[in-house]
Amino acid sequence: MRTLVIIPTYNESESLPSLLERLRRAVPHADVLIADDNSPDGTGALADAFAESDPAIHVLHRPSKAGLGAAYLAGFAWGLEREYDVLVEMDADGSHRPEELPRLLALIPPADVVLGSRWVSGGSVVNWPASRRLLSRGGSLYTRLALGIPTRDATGGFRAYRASALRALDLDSVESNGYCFQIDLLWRALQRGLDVREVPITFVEREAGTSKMSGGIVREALLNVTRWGAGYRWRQLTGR
Ligand SMILES: Nc1nc2c(ncn2[C@@H]2O[C@H](COP(=O)(O)OP(=O)(O)OP(=O)(O)O)[C@@H](O)[C@H]2O)c(=O)[nH]1
Ligand SMILES: [Mg+2]
Repeated sequence: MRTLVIIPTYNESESLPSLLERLRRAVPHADVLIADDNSPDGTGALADAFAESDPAIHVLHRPSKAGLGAAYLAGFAWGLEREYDVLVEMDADGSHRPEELPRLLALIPPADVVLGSRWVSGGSVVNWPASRRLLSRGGSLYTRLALGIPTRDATGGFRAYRASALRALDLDSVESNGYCFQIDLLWRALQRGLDVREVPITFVEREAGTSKMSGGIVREALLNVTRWGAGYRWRQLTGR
């Protein structure tokens, strides 16, 4: 299976070197694509230096900060064009441990989508304040109830997709950007009857750099999930 790990970056120069080193060691057969939004801290140039010395590492330079979702969509298009079989989403900040990636990849096939999950048995979060735990658990619980889906961790960003699954998701119509992007893709996969599985992971809060999490990102997710859930229930009721 030709595998591409896509890492979106915005000001991650402190975290990226050790992540790349761990990733190349943990999954040597996988290629890497860094999707950088012209980070002011020089993450793009740093990524270029890695790419120059390692042919498995590639860099996609984007003109300006346009959100996580847009960076992933560009990365998916890049990987699908080049006929990768499996495309992986992973944060640059070390929260997603490269050493756990083989456990996700081992399930494809038969799975179409594998979610690294903090909120299934065996999963955990290290160094998160209670407020952040509550937000993540609450967000996933609300998503489960609103959409009527079984997934425990709907917002996580450590995932592996089979290329055929991504091609089935109608990515051209995806507009959501923050965490909501993750829920959006999951919801599309479940509605299309794809084989979606959760694997426990240990999520480690970033040690360097700053979070891009914001109130706007939470509001976008809350609004969209409510809209999608209501639309779905309405179609159930009316048969349309
Ligand atoms: N290219 C690009 N990457 C982004 C953007 N926003 C966030 N990222 C990256 O997406 C990943 C997740 O972002 P984080 O800031 O870690 O967000 P988070 O994980 O919700 O928050 P913390 O882990 O608490 O900091 C990181 O690798 C970021 O650099 C963006 O607008 N463009
Ligand atoms: Mg993070």
